[in-house]
Amino acid sequence: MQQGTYQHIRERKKARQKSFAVLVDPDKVQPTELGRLTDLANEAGVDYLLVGGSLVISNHLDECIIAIREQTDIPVILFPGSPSQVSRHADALLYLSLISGRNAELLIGQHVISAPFVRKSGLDIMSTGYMVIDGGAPTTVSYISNASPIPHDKNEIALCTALAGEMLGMKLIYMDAGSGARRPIPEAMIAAVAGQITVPLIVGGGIQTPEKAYRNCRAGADMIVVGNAIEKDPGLIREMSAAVHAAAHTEA
Ligand code: 1GP
Repeated sequence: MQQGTYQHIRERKKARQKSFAVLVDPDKVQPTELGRLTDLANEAGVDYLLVGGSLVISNHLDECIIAIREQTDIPVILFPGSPSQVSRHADALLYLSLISGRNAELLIGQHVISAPFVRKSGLDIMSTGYMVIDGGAPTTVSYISNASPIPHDKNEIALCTALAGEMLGMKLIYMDAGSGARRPIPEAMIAAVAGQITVPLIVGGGIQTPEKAYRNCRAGADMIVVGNAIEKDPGLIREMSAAVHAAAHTEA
């Protein structure tokens, strides 16, 4: 699916379907270990696989994606922590601009450097307004980005940021409390943002239970991303996926 991942995400939103994405961090898994995860993802009807991490110290991003592609047709979306994390083997790229921060490098600087390479990749480039929300403790993303996260109770800041991102042309908004966040994003903030934007809303960071995934969808998230909880207990994939998909028909 070299073209059309974004269209697919949009169509699912239009049909009021909720999407479930599993985050695969190449630093935490060997390509040879991905078989179990892809089997579970296939069985559970996972909609997307996000691949990336804030650091990616290991050097096997390509191998991970190739291994995934051999085992499943689930679209692979790159979630890069830096411009070096681009692989033409994926389907699409979250082209992230950290709109919650004021670090010019992560707003536009790194994009200028990576633009020709990204264009050549042939990936479906999805400009994404990336918003880091305070998750109760510093996370890798909040530290590496050198930018303050949005306080978890400042719904109006979150909604104005998302609105600005959409009006600046971002195709997606991603609210992230950071991987392994102690406190996931409150539903009230998700609802405040979802009520104001028309582009698909991705929510992740610290989601540990199917119930929280379900409540986030009811609050207006279009796609839920889970990494850590599934690394700890891969069996959760099935319940998480079922919860997200069940929310489609009951959105508040
Ligand atoms: C992090 O949103 C993702 O960027 C997923 O977070 O690993 O805490 O599920 P978790």
